[in-house]
Amino acid sequence: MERRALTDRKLQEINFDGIVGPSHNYAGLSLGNLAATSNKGDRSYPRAGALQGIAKMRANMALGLPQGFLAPLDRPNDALVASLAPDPVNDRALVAAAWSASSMWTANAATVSPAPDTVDGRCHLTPANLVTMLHRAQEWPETKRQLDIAFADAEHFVVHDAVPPSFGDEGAANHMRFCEGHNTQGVEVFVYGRPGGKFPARQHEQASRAVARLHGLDPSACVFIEQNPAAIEAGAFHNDVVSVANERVLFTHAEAFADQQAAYDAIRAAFPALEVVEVPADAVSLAEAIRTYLFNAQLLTLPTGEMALVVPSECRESKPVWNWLETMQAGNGPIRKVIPVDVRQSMSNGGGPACLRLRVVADPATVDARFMMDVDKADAMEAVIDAHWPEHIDPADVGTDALAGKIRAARGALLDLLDLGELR
Ligand code: SUG
Repeated sequence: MERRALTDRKLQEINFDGIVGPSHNYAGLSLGNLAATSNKGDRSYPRAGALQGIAKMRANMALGLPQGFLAPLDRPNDALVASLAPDPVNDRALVAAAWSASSMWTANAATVSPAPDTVDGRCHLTPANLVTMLHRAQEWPETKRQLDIAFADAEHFVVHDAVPPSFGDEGAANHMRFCEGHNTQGVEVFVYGRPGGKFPARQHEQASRAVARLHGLDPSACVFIEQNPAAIEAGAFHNDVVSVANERVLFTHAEAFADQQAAYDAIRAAFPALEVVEVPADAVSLAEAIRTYLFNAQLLTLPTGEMALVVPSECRESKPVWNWLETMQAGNGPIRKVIPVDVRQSMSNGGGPACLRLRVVADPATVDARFMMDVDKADAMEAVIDAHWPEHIDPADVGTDALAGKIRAARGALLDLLDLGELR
């Protein structure tokens, strides 16, 4: 396969965060996601959640990093309600599915292969079909509409349709990329689960392989790895709950993969420069890693070239996790900074800092500017959120006409601000 010899200096990693939508609520819809199921029935705070998300984006921009976003989807989804005809009293989970704000977790929006990795030299994006969970399976056609607009420049991007069911695909949450720099050719690692355990294995190996083929990746630069069934049983419903990669570095729990050493060997065979930062189980148990979301962190290359780890503030409050992070920083490893952020509203549904973002390597100038963030836009978005996002939602509010009207008006106000009326 012919490779592109030149690297494009304008290509940068851009994080596209999902805006926490006005219908954000705790309905306990995701079996195997322990935070979501244990917080079922709690009162949610959509306004606070959305402001936490904007604050995270602001903090990353202040580090000198380019930032984008995706808008919330149209909820409640009347077409889904019409197709299921749920009983409003007895079918609460079906009603709640149509109201879910789950598109905020854009790590599940798509899988992205940057231009240096693909045969045609364009950045390929495949929306994730998310077929395992009803409330998430409705997302992709609407997500694709946004990707089609944001990445409309056909010289630089290709947006595919989702891979067909029944092969479950959960997008970038089960995908890692290793490279010397974001703008050089990388090795893409796909992590899948095998069904048969206590909880669903959401990522099917065949979906991962289809995405790799669709994106025109060099087979010798692709690695397929099985997730540790014990990690799925412990609540790691996506691989990004137990490991994260950036450039040469794999930051991982020691029990993330079915065969940990074989996983490292396979990645190293394709990418010899691999540096593994492994957290042993006797320092941080799988359960504590999943509770604190230590690995659901944004591992970022700062403009200085140093790497920083943006972790949920829950990590700061865990003795074993914080001890481990302090020891790591005092040592000589590649991750030089740890930055805690408060994304508690999302965390309570099983979504940490890394769930809230989709990484796209691109020249920001080739992305539709309406999806790019800056400080002024963040100010204006905060004002809309303050004025329109519900302060709180109780489970009994979900399904009511009063709340539906409020949610639609809130999203409409944001789309107007962003000049994205075509998404209405
Ligand atoms: O799919 N939670 C999401 C969390 C997704 C996290 N993403 C990553 N790990 N990348 C999920 O389980 C909870 C919604 C509810 O139960 O109402 C939810 O969908």
